Amino acid sequence: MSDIPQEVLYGTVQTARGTKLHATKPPREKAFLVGSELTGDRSPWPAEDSLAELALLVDTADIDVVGQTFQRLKHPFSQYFIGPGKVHEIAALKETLQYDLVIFDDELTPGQTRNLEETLKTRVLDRTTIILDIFARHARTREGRIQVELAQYKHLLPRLRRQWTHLERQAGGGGGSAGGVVGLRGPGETQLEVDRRLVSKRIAQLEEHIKDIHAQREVYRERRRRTGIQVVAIVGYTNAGKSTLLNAMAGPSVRAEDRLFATLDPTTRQVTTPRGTQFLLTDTVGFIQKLPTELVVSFRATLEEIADADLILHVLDITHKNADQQTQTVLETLKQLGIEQTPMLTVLNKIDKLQGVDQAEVSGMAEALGLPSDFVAVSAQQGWGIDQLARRIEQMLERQMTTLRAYLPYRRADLLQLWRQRGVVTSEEYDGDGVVVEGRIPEELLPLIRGATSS
Ligand SMILES: Nc1nc2c(ncn2[C@@H]2O[C@H](COP(=O)(O)OP(=O)(O)OP(=O)(O)O)[C@@H](O)[C@H]2O)c(=O)[nH]1
Ligand SMILES: [Mg+2]
Repeated sequence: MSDIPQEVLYGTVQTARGTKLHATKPPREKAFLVGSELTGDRSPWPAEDSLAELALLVDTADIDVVGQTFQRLKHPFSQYFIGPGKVHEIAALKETLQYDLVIFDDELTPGQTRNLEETLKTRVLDRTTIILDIFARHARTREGRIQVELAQYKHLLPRLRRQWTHLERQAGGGGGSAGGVVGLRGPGETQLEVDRRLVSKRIAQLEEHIKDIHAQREVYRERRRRTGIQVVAIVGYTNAGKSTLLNAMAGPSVRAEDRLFATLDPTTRQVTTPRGTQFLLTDTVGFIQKLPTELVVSFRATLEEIADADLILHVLDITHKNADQQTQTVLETLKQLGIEQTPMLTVLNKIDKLQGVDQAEVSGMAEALGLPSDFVAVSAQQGWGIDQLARRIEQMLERQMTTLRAYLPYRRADLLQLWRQRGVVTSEEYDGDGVVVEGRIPEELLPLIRGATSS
């Protein structure tokens, strides 16, 4: 439903000798980017860095960037967001830059978009639209698609335009049927109203689907909880290396790419630590500054997976120029999602890019970012520090378990095995009929063990 062309292959070319077939892509559209820096804004992102990130997003959406500008503002102007002088400057650049569209780094109101399009005589998009477009391309599962579609329609609804004024005029004059939309239109009803009604109906349908997904996930989570297996969720800024880390810990299978939002749908894999403890590791959608509200709301089902985890791994690319801003964005987003209570382990990734930097310097970098000193430094790509990370995960999960001493009859050897996999066994004393086991165990398994003891 996006108005950005999909990556369509066309124009198969065959050489005279018939040796090679090759496909070419349609020419990419050219965009001019516009950023802003609001004085007194609490956002830690400098406008240039935010614009650089927008350029990456735009590239991911298969659009070329031909120029950019930004303006410092006390507050956004209601007419165009930026000042009218700046708008005319951008209009004057069209001749030389030949841009096809103008993309704003800030979310525009429907009215601002309309005013800008009229004055600039070109299509105007904002960061939100671009992010929604990327999400739509990358969603693979039914659940992911439904969530993105819902977000897109919610974004679209207030932005539906009156593109059918000619029909409207006819209808207003005589009423009744007009044009080729008979059946869809009631007397005097405008196409805009019909569109609005259709979109609202679709939103209601999608919300129903999401409710079902939510219910299904709840059932799944409940079933999982009863097995006592602990869940570790990887969170972090987009492109921090979350999927690479999942692959490093669980064996490759998830697509890791140098693209923003390569991952959308949560992937969960079982990991067994060197000690033999099993846990589930979930990789999910990355965070980004100015994440559209529609997306956060629509991705509730996905984000609930994070809220339900026993431990959060906060992965960050310590080598990124904006590691500071990215960290703040991630922590702020977790707060907005109400996820503050879950224990968190900070993972500094990509340390292979810090050749020649010693451990004390890495600690200094972490401290400067306000990160906890008990971080683990890794290179998910090179596999460095992964064993140490596994040990730290074991320790942190163990801390949340309950200490227990129980007598298990021999016929329940399966429970001893389960205890070893899900918890920690510190001692086993055998007698004629069974074994006295001591250790720590997830709370969810207590009833199971106690039941076996008393039976
Ligand atoms: N040098 C280096 N590159 C890494 C490391 N880990 C990940 N990368 C690269 O960083 C890029 C992003 O990695 P991903 O694992 O896709 O990142 P992600 O956090 O899952 O990103 P999204 O799913 O897009 O949010 C890829 O090009 C990886 O190869 C690392 O330890 N060192
Ligand atoms: Mg990923």
